[in-house]
Amino acid sequence: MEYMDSGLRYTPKKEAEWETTEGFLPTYDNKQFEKKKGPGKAGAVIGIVIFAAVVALMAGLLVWHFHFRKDIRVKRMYTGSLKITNQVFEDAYENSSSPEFKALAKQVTDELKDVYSKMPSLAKYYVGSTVQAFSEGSVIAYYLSEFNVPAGQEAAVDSAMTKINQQIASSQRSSLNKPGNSLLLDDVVYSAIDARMLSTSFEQFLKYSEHARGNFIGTIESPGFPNTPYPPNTFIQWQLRADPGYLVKLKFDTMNLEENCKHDFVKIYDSLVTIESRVLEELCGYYSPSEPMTFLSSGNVMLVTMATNEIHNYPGFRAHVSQVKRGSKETTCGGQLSGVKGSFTSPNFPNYYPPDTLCQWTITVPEGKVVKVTFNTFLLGEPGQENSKTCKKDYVDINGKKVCGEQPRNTVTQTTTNNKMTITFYSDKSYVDRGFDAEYEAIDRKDPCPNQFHCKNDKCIKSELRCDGWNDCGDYSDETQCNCKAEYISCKNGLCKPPFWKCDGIDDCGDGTDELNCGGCPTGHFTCNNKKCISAKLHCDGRDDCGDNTDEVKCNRGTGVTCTETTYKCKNNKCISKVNPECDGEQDCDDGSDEENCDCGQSAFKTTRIVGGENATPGEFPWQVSLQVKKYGHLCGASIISSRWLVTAAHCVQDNSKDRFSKPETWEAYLGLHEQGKDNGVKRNLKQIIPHPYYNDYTYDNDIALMELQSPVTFTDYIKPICLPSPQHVFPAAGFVWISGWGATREGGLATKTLQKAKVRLINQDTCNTLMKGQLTSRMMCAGVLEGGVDACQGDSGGPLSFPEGPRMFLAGVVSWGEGCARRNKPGIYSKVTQFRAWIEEKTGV
Ligand code: 4AZ
Repeated sequence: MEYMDSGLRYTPKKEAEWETTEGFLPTYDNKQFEKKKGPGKAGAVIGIVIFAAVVALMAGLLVWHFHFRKDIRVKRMYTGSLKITNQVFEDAYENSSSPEFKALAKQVTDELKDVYSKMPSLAKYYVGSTVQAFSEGSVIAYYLSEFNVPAGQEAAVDSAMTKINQQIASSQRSSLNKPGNSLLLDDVVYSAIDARMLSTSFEQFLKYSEHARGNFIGTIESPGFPNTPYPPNTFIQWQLRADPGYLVKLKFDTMNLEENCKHDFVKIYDSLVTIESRVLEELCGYYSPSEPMTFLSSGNVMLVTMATNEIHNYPGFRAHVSQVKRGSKETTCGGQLSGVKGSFTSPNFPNYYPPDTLCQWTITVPEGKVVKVTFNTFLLGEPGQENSKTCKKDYVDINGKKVCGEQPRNTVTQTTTNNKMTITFYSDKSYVDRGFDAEYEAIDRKDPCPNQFHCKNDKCIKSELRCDGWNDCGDYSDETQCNCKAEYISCKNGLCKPPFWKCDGIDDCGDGTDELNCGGCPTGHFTCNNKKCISAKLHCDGRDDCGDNTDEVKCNRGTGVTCTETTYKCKNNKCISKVNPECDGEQDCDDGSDEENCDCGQSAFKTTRIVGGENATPGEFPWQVSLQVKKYGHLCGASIISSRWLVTAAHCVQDNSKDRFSKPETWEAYLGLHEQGKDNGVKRNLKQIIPHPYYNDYTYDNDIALMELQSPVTFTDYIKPICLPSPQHVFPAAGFVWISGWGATREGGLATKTLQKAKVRLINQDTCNTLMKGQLTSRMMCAGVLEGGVDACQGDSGGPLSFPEGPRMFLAGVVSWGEGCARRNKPGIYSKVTQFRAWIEEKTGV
């Protein structure tokens, strides 16, 4: 790697100086001039003197404001690139000290001066420009232009800069007539610099360059990586180049920065300077090394910048730089597709597609059939475009219908009326994403869903699912225009809902119809004076959730309230009334015990979006354990609660005629495991197993057990404990929870190799008891997706039901039983951990 000591040498104004541009006149107190009784003549004289002084001061300030303030100037930096169409790139242009570089740079700065001089709103403030680099195509020049702008005029200068391209276009016409070797300029882009890059606290500016040639793979990394944290208050740039005709490929194998992007960040540009309209991605936080991120440029250059401040410095990043030929498979897309089915993806999928890409697929299926396309993954996100309906940035056009942003799996689907379909993929010049993978099939035009219901979004569902109260299509088209069955709830908005959802405290209709006229609210809920039911969690949370404020009266917020079943007991035995105070980042107990032992329930990595399947990412559930028996392999799950103790299900450790599952020597616990059969976990034998003394193997009541490891485990990014909830912890019905495990992916199916995860909802206890025909005890809780299709299954038993709360997860339940797996109206049943909290502490000390 080549080190260049130049760096960005601009010295931005100190923040304090910028702020002076926003000066305001001081306010004064009118009461000072109110007439008061008593002080007499002397008082009057003093009053007049003070009055005169105040008037003089104000006059002075006004003069300063209108006269001198105008002279406060602000340094304004623009970064830009332009294309020189009448020059050919030479290798010497890569070296900023070569005479060729200097000569061309002089021509560019002269040309820029000329352009700015023709715009009066710019000319008077222009200070100068410096060329930072050149790249191929014909020749692209990257530069910084500096202006000294009167305070308050910044916006006017910004707007004049945006007109520069037209100005250059017109000056081209005149330069045609100019003698000598004038440059022909084209494709001019400008932007003000990201304000964070102008921080005055940078103490160090570093600049590196890397040229990937042939098959050589270079490496760039943050200073000190991996042995020491990156340096504070540093701004670093890596200018990356590939040979002409090649693109730059940048592959991060580690990205471990502070979570807060305001403090430390890495920004990648499809340029050699920091032009905001050429940003490919901004990164901060810790990404799982098992999901590498690869970026491609549109030309043969790329820029990586890194900015750090003095707070929290982390190991940093490492990335590999190589080149790929323009037009090679990973950089291109589109073409002719035919046959009865097939698939296609965005370029570089499942990695980031390149910017500035346009490609088209034409799908032709046999005559007489029509084409149906379904996108499995659809990730075309851009900051600020989350809810864009117009799709002005990156998009996929399916037979004339544009789709953009981030869409849930398998929800983008379309069917043609003939045997041809055209799909266009477009990525603009800024921000890239992981893209899409899609499948197409030939289907019968007259009967696109044989013996099934055809949803509006082209999904096919079983006919009996129509008007049954569940959104099976995903777009509610199977639940509209329904005549509800007699026993069903007829929601005002036209939907039908099953009767057991009436008055369960959850707005299932979406318009509240099913929660009207309910009288008292179910357990876990607070009844407002206006009859509304709200989650008990919202009671006394400082917000008016009822709408009539009744949930915020009679709230004893202090410590030392009378201890009851619903109060939280601090270590010093004092009680507090706050709901779920443990590990919420606020000290609520006088002794701080509610914030003790809170290093739990957090994945080390930034949650990245899963591409494909419902595989968990390695390290996403670091408390997940695989319990194995040598002759069978994986049998049950468990959760780490400390370096020595695991929680599992009692039914996993019951002896039968063949196996002594209650004996510690029968088991091996694998911690930090992701894929079964791979050498990626830490193995521990067991010292003891403590099943719950009241476990009932007929009803599955008290289905919980503890396991002590023979030797403690060291926590890593992949091995961490989950937080245990206090006995009073409230897990509100309808809240989202994660289930995870290597269990069967369908009833009667086989265990999986890779750890799976699924998002389900907690289900109201009374509703669940109705569904489970009264088999529930107060030591059980339910979670699932009542439409069916998502559930824990055989082999998941003993594993965690992880409830996310703020940045961490709490162990809400232990996978216990269910009627089959993923059946409609048959949720999974879990042991309720809050009920066993005291027992866990008694046995383990945790
Ligand atoms: C089991 O056999 C099992 N659907 C676990 C969970 C569920 C069913 C069976 C819940 O381990």
